[in-house]
Amino acid sequence: MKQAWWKERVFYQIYPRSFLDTNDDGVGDLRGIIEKLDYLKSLGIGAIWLCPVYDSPNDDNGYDIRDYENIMAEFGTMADFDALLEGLHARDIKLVMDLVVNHSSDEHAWFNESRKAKDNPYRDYYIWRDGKDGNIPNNWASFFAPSAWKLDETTGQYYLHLFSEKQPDLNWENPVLREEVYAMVNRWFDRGVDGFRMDVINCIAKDEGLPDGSGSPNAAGCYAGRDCLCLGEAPFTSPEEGAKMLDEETGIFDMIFPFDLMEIDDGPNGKYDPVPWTLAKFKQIVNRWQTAAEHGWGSLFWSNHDQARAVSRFGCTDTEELRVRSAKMLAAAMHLLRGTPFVYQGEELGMTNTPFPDASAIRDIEGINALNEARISGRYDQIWKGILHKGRDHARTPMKWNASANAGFTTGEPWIMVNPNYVSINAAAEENDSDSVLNFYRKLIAIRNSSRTLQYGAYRPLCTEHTQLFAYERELDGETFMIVCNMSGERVSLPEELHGQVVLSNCEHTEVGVFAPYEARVLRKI
Ligand code: TEU
Ligand code: CA
Repeated sequence: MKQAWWKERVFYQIYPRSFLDTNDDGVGDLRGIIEKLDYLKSLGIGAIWLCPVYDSPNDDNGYDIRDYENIMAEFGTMADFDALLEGLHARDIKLVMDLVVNHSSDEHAWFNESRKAKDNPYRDYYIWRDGKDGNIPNNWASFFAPSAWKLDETTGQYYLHLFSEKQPDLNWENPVLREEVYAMVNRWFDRGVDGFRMDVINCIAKDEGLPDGSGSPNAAGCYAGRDCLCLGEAPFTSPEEGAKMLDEETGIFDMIFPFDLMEIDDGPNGKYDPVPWTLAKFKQIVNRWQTAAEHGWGSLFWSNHDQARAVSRFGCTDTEELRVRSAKMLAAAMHLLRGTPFVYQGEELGMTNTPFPDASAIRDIEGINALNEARISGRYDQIWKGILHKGRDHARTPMKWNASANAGFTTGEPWIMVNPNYVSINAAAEENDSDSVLNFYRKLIAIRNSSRTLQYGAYRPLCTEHTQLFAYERELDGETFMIVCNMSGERVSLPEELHGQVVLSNCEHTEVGVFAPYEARVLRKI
């Protein structure tokens, strides 16, 4: 197995809008991240994935980019960006940016030109089609709207938008567009960034009814010769397809973010129709992806800026004790699998879902559009329940730094509500508590950082049929760790073969041979 910096380091994902505000406008900013560099370092993380900070009108919070080579004014300046990069590198933390090139903003200069006339030189940067019989060109749905097509009056043609109307899809069949993107990416590399997380990158090639291009579009084409991470966000990807993308010899990505785990509780009507997840399905997903990444590398995560809070969704928040214990258990279960762990901001505090009082508290375009449609279709109550369970805004309420007003996130009016439980759940309180979720994350990350076996060792599932325990081992050169997690709220007796020397546990008092609800142990085989 080839060694690489991105295999050995734990990542931390930052959603800048919600991290820390330093100029009282209620919006997080780059200076806010700079202020917390020592906090980040103290976690033991070795890399940051920074959600988009480019100039954007914020229809989808920066995932609609107006200018790929400028910083969003609300977040700061290019000088702030350079200072952030320098501060990270000075602490030996890598910076991976978010690259959104499936689409741009409709306010991007390319689109302003493109929509002017059918013979505009930029027309072909986007995907334009005539309507069919006075209607939309085909039945493609958008993630954020019923149709992926929008009629543009100027030329009477429709443009494709897989996401919102303000996110027109770029045409990757156009070689000129590709070269522009490659050159832009290279300018960021020259600036010093260490890689990209490429947004919905497997959607850039459109099939069905669209013209043949020369070769298959490949946004990884600009990495040649750089020791930079190419990480693709890959919805709709099966483990078999994933294995091909990840193959260390022939694949195009170093890592991908697949969606199976994030969709584990989708019901018949999708994400806002949640059903209970099961341990059997969880094990199947983990095993399939650990196998798919055998000749490459996996990504390990419970949540991100598009998902509900991990402990509310996969752990137990019935009591404060169980919230803390299950948040730690989830961390141990995920971090020691084979692959690179990603911590989403606030996860290290065991942050929970936010009790949004009503639709006026929702800021996410996906949620707002879903509610608007639901008003028409009569499914409002169902969709609202779904949003309370799985809406993207749960991840986006502000980071909770301390017990002062607005959790110390801002002294202004926060752009989105703060979770009221900040009074007890916050970084300052957890800093001073040796049994906090925060301090457990530090121990866990330190263990992984210092063990080649936990970084590179082979994965083997244990107790595969067990209905409460999730367990696996990692082995390298004769050293073996066993990770055993009780994913249920019941006491479980420990099978004989899982006994070993305790390296880390999430319970103060461990009983030999018995696991408390949500207990986790990392064991060294003796
Ligand atoms: O997300 C792509 C994606 O497929 C979904 O997770 C999407 O967020 C939605 O929840 C599906 O129901 C990426 C970004 O992570 C997301 O924040 C952006 O909104 C989206 O692309 C468009 O750029
Ligand atoms: Ca600010």
